[in-house]
Amino acid sequence: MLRRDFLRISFAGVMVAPLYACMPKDHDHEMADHLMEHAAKSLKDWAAAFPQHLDLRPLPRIQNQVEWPNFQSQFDIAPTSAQLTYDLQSELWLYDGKLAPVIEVEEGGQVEVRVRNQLNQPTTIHWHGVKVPADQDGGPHEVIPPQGEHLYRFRVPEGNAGLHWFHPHAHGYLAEQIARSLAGVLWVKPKDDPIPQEIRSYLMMVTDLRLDVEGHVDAHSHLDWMNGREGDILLVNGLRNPMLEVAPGATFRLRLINACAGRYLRLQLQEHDFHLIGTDGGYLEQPVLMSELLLVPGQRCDLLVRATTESHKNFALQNLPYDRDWMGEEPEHYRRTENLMLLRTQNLAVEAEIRLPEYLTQIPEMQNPSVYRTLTLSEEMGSDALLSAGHEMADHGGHPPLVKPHENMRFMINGQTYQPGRVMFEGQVGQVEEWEIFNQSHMDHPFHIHGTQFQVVALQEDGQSWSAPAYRAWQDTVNLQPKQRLKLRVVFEQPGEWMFHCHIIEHEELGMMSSIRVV
Ligand SMILES: [Cu+2]
Repeated sequence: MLRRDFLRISFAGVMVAPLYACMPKDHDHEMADHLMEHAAKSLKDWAAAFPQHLDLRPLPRIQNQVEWPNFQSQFDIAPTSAQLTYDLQSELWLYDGKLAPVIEVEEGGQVEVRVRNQLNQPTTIHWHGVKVPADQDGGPHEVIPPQGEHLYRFRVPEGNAGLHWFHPHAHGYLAEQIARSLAGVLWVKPKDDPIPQEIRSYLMMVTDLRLDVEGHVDAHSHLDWMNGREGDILLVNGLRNPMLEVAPGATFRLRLINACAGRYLRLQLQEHDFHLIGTDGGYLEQPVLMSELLLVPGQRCDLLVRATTESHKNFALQNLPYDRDWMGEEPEHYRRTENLMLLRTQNLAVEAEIRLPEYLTQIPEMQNPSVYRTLTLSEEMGSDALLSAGHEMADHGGHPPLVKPHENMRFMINGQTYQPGRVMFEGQVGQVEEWEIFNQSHMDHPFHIHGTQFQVVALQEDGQSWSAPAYRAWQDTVNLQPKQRLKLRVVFEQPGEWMFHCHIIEHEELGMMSSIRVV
């Protein structure tokens, strides 16, 4: 059977979305078949049931019903039966029935999306990284009730091009919705791209998944709530360790989104350095040569790679272990190097090196601030938090835990957990603000601000002196290690209430979130 026939047949069924394993039986990747045969269905071995080294496929698009550079569509937010592997179907919650679907628009373009909530709980769509008006931001104040409809309508301002994304933000429901894979990509393309068109871009949405014995998305455990959930099944565009073939010497871009709830990605490309050319908010001023990069939940990166000129050469994009100070028993993958994607050079002529412009864009230095704020991230564990986690680990028989996680763990900003309707700061449109953030807790936290892009201007490791960051960049999410301090400068360009929070989804749910009212 031809690959395209298989796809056509699979997609004909409306009830089943074959998101992951669109793999024809006669696929030539022997490794995949080998792994399928040995797939075991114990709790720990679901990851092994996923075939590896399938071709990296492009992310599915949400169909645009108007002319470029605008975007208009409508879709459901709904439980969808997804074909995870050949013989495993599982219910995920998806936008438009697709895993990680893409909305594509040009900077300056209008986005108009009408959605219907088919979940049995409230949800929202938050446009992460986009400078939308506050009433279109999809924060926790304006939820879409079950069976409700909502129209999101905004113009992406010029200068806001980048690989942004969208995900739910209804407080109290978010952790489950993210664990069930509800997320999409908002790809805002620049009007004038400094990178030559012949350089191919590969969008890579990284998610993780954990299934129970029966293959359903597993419920949250105490350890998930404490640490931020990590699924053992690490996926790129819905595939486990897919394969990307490139010509020898090819220059290409890998554009990644870390859409995991709690998993940190410490990226390395075997036997290759790469250039970082863009971050959350778009291009850097100049490419920065790197051998590894930490991509924390919520962040995006734009990597430029030149493949080896040798043909038939394999090299993996790897996720190296990163210790973010896990509490309690570590997941099995926690200290392992995992392959995210296998790259292979084809048996073709060597491609000539493509020269890049020396400067990609200009990132203006932010002016001196007129407002200074301090924020302290902290946590509080009831003495029974770890004990009850231990109880749960020992007794996995489906009994409800003795203590609900919300009752003994608190994650805070300036000593407060999130309270709907309470704002922490008052600010003004257009003012340069400097926020000094201190991570007083013992674990890492990725800090995210809505509706804007900021610049980190100074960093301080535990007890050391302040230093400037290595390069200037627009970011909407930044990591803070334990006892680290940093200063960022930010301008809110639009009035309204803007959220800021830890992007480890479970920490956000347990209180590490607040807001600023900008007038
Ligand atoms: Cu956190």
